[in-house]
Amino acid sequence: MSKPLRVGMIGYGFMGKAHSNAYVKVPYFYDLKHRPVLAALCARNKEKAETFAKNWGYESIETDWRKLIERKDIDLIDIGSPNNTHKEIALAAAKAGKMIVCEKPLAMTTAEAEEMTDAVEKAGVPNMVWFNYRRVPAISLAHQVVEEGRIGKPFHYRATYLQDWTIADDVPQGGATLWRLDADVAGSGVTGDLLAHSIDTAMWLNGPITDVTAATETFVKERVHQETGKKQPVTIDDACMFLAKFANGSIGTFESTRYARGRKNFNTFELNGANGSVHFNLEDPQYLDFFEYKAPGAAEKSPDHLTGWRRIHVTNFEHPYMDHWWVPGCTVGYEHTFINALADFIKGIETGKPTQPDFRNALQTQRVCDAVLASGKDGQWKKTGVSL
Ligand code: SOE
Repeated sequence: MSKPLRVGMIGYGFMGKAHSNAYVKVPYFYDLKHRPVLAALCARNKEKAETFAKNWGYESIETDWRKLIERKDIDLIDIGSPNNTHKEIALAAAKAGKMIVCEKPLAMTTAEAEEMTDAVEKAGVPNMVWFNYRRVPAISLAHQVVEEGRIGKPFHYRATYLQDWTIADDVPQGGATLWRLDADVAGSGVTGDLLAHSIDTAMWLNGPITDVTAATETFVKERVHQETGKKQPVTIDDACMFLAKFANGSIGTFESTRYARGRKNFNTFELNGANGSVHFNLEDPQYLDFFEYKAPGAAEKSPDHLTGWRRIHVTNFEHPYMDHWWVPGCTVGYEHTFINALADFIKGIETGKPTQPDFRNALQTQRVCDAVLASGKDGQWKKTGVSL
């Protein structure tokens, strides 16, 4: 008999859907002792909350997150609301002894993320941040390849995260659907929204980023705010590029924008080491590209005339997560990253071995984001203060 894990989901936007889908599907694909129950959906707009709750099968709704947290029948609070709400909700949920899973970025600033991390650790509640891309099987395979020492000493890390949905200057800012363009709600622009993913992946694969120097740009200086109806200054970073130094001696470049015409969710990375390289592109998510110059233990003669890049179709049972899905050759996609992440989180509760990234780990990504934004302002190299 599985134990119910009663979920209080806050938010019904893009992430509300992605997370709800994970709660519904995880028991069908993973053999776990806990079974998520969609106990309550919480959002300020009652009508929309009711519609969403009915559609996904939530038992009840709340329009005030404080009431949700007070409820004794809720085990897990899922923070899927905009970034400026994360801290207050997390602090209250930790105090109430709830497990917490929080959408990325963890917070608006490092100071907030530190407070949140202290709160969950003091309360001793299981916690996770939804950096879902770690659970793309091909990215997990890249991690495995690096851990196995197959690329050797790393020299270069190269990441891009490109989109194109804010190019038109009549796209408004703010409000329920476009809060990502409003710095008061989002904290920052592409740095917190997109580069946070790239930084999380980079530090997972290649260790701490210690120093950064950045350039940021805001291309459209004013946009109509959906809530006030007035043209207001845009204060988010529309684009951000930064150079990074890693603790292991390698160096990296990171580029992100929402103005790369034709690029929809172009999240890529390449890591080059002495013995090999890995390359990934989220717009082609089934594949990991791997170059092996000299396999561990190979004869001194390698490379030979057949040395070259391999394109690995990451759909075999021996690949990360793929033994939970279809038969080899059949692909998985975006939604599965959330299901895989949730399964890891639940396994963490069951084994007492917390899954990553938890709040403390995501705090390190927040530190890099803050250092990048600070450098974007004065053009100086910044220490990130990351400790992993
Ligand atoms: C932004 O457009 C966004 O939705 C991010 O907020 C998500 O984290 C990313 O995975 C997809 O793009």
